[in-house]
Amino acid sequence: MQIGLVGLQFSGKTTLFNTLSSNASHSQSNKEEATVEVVKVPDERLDNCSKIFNPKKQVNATIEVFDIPGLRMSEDNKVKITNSFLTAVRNNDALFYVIRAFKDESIVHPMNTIDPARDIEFLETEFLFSDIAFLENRLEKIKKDMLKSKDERLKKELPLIEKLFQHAEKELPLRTLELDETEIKILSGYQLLTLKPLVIAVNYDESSIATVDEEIKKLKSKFEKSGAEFIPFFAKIEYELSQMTEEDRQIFMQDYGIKESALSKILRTSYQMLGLQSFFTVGEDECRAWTIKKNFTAQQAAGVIHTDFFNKFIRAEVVHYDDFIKYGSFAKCKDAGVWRLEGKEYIVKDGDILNIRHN
Ligand SMILES: Nc1nc2c(ncn2[C@@H]2O[C@H](COP(=O)(O)OP(=O)(O)OP(=O)(O)O)[C@@H](O)[C@H]2O)c(=O)[nH]1
Ligand SMILES: [Mg+2]
Repeated sequence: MQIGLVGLQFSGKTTLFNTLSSNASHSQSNKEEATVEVVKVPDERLDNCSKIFNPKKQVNATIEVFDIPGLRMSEDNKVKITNSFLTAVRNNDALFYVIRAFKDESIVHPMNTIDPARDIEFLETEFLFSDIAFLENRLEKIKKDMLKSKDERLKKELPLIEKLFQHAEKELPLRTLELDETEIKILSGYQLLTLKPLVIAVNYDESSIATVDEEIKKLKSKFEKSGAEFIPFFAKIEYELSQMTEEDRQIFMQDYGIKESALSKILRTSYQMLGLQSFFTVGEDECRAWTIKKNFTAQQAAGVIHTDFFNKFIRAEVVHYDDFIKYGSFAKCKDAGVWRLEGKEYIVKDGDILNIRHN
C-alpha cells in the first residue's frame, strides 16, 4: 500500500516525510522522482502483545510513503501541473495533500500568498480536470470499439464511465460516488486521481496552536463535498519531536497539548480510509501484525501469511485482542469461552489474534 504526499512547493512535505525516517524500516531515494520510505504502522495493541510474550522479534504492519516534489511557479509566473507530477501522483493508493498554512517570509509561496483554501481548490480542480479528460477519451473509445466488437466487458463499462463522467462534470470528486465491488474492479486499472481516498493535512506554525481547531473547521465546511479527511499538523514541531528520545517527546507533546503525533494519525487514518485492518499472530518467536481488507475470511487471512496456509487450511484458533488482554492468557480465554475454533468462512475482525491450523 502506498500513500503519496502531494502539494505545492515548500508546503512542508519533506519536513513531514523526514519525521518518518525515525520509523522507517528501509529507505530509498531517487531525486528525479518521488522519494520512498517504508514506514511501520504504529500499533499499541501489538506493543502490548510483545510485552506479554517478550518475543525475539516484533513485526509491525508497513505502509509506503512517497514524497513527491511539489509544484513550482513556472516562467510565466503561474503554477502549472506537469505530466511527471500527475504520473507520480497516480501511482498511489491514497493521497495526502500537504497544504501550507504556516507563515514565514523567508520561504516564498509559489503563488506568493498564504491561502490554504486556494491551494486545496487548485489541486482538486486540476485533478478533476485530468479525470474528466480521461473519462471523455474512454467514453469515445468504448463507443468506437463497441461498433467493432460485442465484448460484454465494454457493455458493462459504458454505463459506469457515463455515471462517473456525469458526476465529475458536476465538479464533484469521484471518491464521493458510491460504487460497488464490481465497479471498483473495472476502474482499478485506470488510476483516477479524484477516486483516491484523500487526507488533507494542513501545516500550521506554532502561532496558530490556539486557533487551529477553528480554522480546520472552516476549511472542512468549505470543502464538505470533497469526501476528504482533514488533519491539522505542525511540520516543524513534528520534526523536532521525531529527533527526541521517547521520554522527552512525551513531555514536549504534553506542553504543546498534542495528543498524537501527525505521523501516527496519518498512518492510522490512511489505514482506515483504505478499508484495511490488522490481525495478529503472537508467540515467543514473533509478534506480528498482518494487513488485510475488511471482510476477509479466516482462509483469506491465512493466505496472507502463506499461500500454503490458504490451500491447506483446516481451522483457525481465534481470540480477540481485547479479550486476550482482559483475561491475560490463552488458557484463561479458553476457560472464559472467548477462545474458539472457527472455519474458513469466518470473517476476521480487526484485532483478532489468530493461530492457523493447517495440513
Ligand atoms: N517556519 C516554518 N517553516 C517551515 C514549516 N514547515 C516547513 N518549513 C520550512 O519550509 C521549507 C520548505 O519545507 P519542505 O518540507 O522542504 O517543503 P516541501 O513541501 O518538501 O517542498 P518541495 O519539495 O520543494 O515541494 C523548509 O525550509 C522548512 O524548514 C513550518 O511549519 N514553519
Ligand atoms: Mg520536498
